Amino acid sequence: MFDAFTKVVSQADARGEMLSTSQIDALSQMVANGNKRLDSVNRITSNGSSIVANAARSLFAEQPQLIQPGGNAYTSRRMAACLRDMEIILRYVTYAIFAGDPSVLDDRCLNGLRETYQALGTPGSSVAAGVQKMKEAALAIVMDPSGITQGDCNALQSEIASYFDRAAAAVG
Ligand code: PEB
Repeated sequence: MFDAFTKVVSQADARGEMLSTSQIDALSQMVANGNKRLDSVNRITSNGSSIVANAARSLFAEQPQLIQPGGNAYTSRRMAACLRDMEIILRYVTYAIFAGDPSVLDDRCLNGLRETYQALGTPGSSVAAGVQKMKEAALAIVMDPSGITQGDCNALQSEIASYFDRAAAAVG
């Protein structure tokens, strides 16, 4: 598990090189914008349960077969497993945003997840659709300009989107 700093250190060490100026500049930029990152994580984290619940509701509205008899989220046990899975994925996405690196998401959540869903008979493409809905909700909350100092959050927005996209691509 890496963060943006240990990732760069590990890459430089693998080559036996000093840190490059561009690596230092990129990390220095990350530190300078650190409050935006922490605010984003804070906003997503504190709205986590509504992000999950709304994404699931919208997924089941679009794919009602999931909650009909025989569907993959039919019975409260499967519904609970589904909501839990979405919450787990959102949690690891927030860790990746916090760390500025996707390795924690890859190593502890996404690695082998496609195969797990295949073995369970759970449709990965539906999970991916749910993840995309969580992405939209999370970004709307992160980019909400109210109650916060205004600034340029475009780079952070695309970075956050990339972690959700990575999760969706891993199972979809
Ligand atoms: C992954 N999900 C399920 C299981 C596992 C995971 C390992 C099997 C064991 C169990 O039921 O608890 N666990 C989960 C995860 C990590 C982990 C992400 C990462 C660290 O440890 N059903 C749907 C939707 C989708 C869904 C499309 C969006 O119709 C999910 C939610 N996951 C779902 C369901 C089950 C499941 C299990 C329904 C139960 C499947 C079953 O038992 O039939």
